[in-house]
Amino acid sequence: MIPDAWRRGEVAVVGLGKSGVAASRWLVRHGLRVYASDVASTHAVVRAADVLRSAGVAVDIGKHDLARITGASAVVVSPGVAPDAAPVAAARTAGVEIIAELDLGLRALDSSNLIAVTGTNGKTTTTSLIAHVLETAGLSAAAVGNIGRPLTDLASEASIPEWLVVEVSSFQLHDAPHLAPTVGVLTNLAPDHLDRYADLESYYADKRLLFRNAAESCTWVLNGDDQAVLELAANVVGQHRYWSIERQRDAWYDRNDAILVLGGDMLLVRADLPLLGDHNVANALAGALAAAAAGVAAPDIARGLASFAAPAHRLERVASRGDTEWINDSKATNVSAATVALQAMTRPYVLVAGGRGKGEDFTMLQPALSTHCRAVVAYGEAAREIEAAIAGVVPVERIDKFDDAVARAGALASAGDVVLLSPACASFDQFANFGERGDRFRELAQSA
Ligand code: UMA
Repeated sequence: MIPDAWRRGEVAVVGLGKSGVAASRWLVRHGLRVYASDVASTHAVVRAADVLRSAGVAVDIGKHDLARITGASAVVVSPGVAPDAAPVAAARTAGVEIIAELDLGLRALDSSNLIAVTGTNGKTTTTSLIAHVLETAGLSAAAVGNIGRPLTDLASEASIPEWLVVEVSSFQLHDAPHLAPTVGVLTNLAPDHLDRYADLESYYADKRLLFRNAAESCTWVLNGDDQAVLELAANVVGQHRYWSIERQRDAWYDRNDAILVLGGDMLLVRADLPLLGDHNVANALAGALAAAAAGVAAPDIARGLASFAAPAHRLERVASRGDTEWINDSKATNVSAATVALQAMTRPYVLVAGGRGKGEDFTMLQPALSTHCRAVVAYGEAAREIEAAIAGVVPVERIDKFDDAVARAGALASAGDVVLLSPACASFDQFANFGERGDRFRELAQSA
């Protein structure tokens, strides 16, 4: 699984986040010489460097030694490092093999039971839901990848589960030639990461790499309601299975009878699915089709769906104070994810939105806001832009600091309202990541 050529020199690992650390450790454990580097020198990077040095890795922090990287036998890239970043661009020009950490993990695990989940939104919920359904059916399964655990970390375990359910981001798809899923799920497509991609086409082109090794034996689970998904998958080899929340498909939502249907038979009553919003019905239908393709019987799928709890930071109910409910959707870091959350609201709500924008158009929030939204509190770097985009549609207040914005939203909520954090922006202006932002919201909500 390790090409001989890699042993002739050092393997360079770029980035010392979770992916770089896991990849470096795996490589060292398999007898390779490793040079790992990170342009930053934050506390987390310093800690990672210490751990790796004690494992025998040569480490640079605060810089990349480009001469060393261009002289490496291969370069393993973390997803957060863009293809045009200096170390990657230099390696490419020098003709060095570049692979994503995901690809190293795929080579290491060499699993024939692989379910890959990609798409703009809903990946994490669908990934953990599929793993949960498989486990409910008595199979061993791990939810890994973009969901938070690098594949190379799992590859270092003594025992590997029967099924790997891998959340795959567009970043991870980029240099992953060994991705060959048994079942591939494409949840939806919408603008995202336009701070990294030159245009939407380049982003979708990376998403299309899900199908790069398509074969007759593959099952592709596809969103039948999403035109962009249908176009992207149109001529892909393999079995196509579609879900819909609008019309009859392989799995679909019968809104009149409020039931989820799989293969023509009732699977589950909507009320028994413990998740908010139609988008989660869609995620459940996608998960049902993927689990069915993995051989799980319908009654087990139904039991799995009914016992699945919403993951943290995704329309997660975090507090109830009197008649006010507080919902944490910090993971909605783009406009389309926030729109989905707004559409899931069935009662009046005050929205906290903002953070660091990704170059998206916030006027796209207008239609969803015009139904139940009482007011918006816009915070952080994007506050002014959000205010300008939605002023006149709903009352907007602009507040710089996150804590103050949440307090103000609580004050604006009337009895029976929801206070919803669904930011439509990344968190990085005031937090390390969306998880930290969501945790802070939970704390504030519980002490409100
Ligand atoms: N860096 C360099 N040189 C550069 C650029 C970056 O050294 O030129 C360094 C940074 O200083 C930093 C490191 O690279 O220290 C960061 O790497 P990383 O962002 O890939 O960090 P990881 O901890 O490995 O996290 C990654 C994913 N991060 C991203 O895709 C941005 C995590 O997804 C994923 O959970 C993890 O691997 C495990 O697989 C996060 C994410 O935000 C949750 N994903 C995006 C999303 O869901 O929208 C795609």
